[in-house]
Amino acid sequence: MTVQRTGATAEADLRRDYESLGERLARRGVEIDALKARAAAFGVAVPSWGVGTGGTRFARFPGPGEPRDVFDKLADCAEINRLTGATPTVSLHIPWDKADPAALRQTAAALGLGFDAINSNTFSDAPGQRHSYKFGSLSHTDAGVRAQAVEHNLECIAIGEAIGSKALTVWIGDGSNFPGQSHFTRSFERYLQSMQAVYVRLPGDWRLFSEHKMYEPAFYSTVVQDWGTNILIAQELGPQAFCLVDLGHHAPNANIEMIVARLIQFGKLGGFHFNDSKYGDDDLDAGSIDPYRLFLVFNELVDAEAWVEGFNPAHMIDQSHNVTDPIESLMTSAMEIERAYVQAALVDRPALEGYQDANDALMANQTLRAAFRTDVEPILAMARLEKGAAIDPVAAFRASGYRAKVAEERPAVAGGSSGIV
Ligand SMILES: [Mn+2]
Repeated sequence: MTVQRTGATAEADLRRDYESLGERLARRGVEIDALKARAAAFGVAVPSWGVGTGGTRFARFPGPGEPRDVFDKLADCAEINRLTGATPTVSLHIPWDKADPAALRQTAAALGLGFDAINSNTFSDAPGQRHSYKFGSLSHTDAGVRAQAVEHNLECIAIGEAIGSKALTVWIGDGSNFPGQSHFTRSFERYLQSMQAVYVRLPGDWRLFSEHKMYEPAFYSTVVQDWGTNILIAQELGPQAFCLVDLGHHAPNANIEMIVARLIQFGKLGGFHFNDSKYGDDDLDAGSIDPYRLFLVFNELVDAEAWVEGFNPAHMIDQSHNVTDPIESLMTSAMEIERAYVQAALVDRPALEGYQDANDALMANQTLRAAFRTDVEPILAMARLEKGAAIDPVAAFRASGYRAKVAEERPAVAGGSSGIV
């Protein structure tokens, strides 16, 4: 049992820790207040579906106070942002979050939230829709199914415009389970034609994100399976099309940070879906399995900030919370993502470049590890404190009684929607 430090004691402890870290960083030529300002400015979007308990193919075990609709989801997202100060935007998913756009916009504004990329869904059938996506959507062999999928994406753009989104994320489940089932070239050609029909209707200040995934739900081939196919899509469609990288959508041991670097180099990195995995697309909490990989991804992003004009990747959490309180998981994940960002900002880049040019492999690696080893928690906590968020968000959440309160207000509903892409 640890002693819970709260209030004035916690703040006094934090100020001492911050001062001490500031002294140590100053010896390395690093100004701690500048890092704190970067931490304070950092934000990652919360997916609306993440605040409901997730599940697996086998079962879902709902927790108390599950959100009943998009407005409950927004309330939970606001709680996450209130305590972390790091999640100012929400990413909606259509049709799960369909509601009056004016009401969505007003509710979000009242809660201090904005809207990030809007996500379409053509990987499952919505009640009452004319055609089924069982055998695909944007790449389907039937032109009627493809037209329906295109129309859905156009509807998502219209909803997004009404609520202030500036990007559409398209992930499809299209693929095949059997060798021979699909013609690789023809299905991809159909996909490109459908995406072109969406792309030409994109508002001028919007971005279109395509998200690749190696497998699942299709287990033999998927139409948008890897970053190679993804960059082809973005290059074929045009300057408003970008690649979205979900950390769980690669083969085991893939060098994701290098994929990130390549996409940046050719101006096609759109953003991320953050999560973590041990075996496949596990959708575990960001930074819970391999925080070093998360840091290495941010190392590329921070490097790019220095030389890519207008560099502005969209960051979103995309996880499934099966055994934790989703609000607690999303808060800790947002903080882990921000931690990796601040650690990456600590990398001594001139020194690193010197070691790279001199082929000093050991010192180059040590330069990265010196940043990764630095405990930047006082920087993150001070940034939170100064913006009125919590020094320790999870402790504050548990002390707030929020979960018990919403559990009373929100009777359990059968089969509440939750999903993960
Ligand atoms: Mn994703």
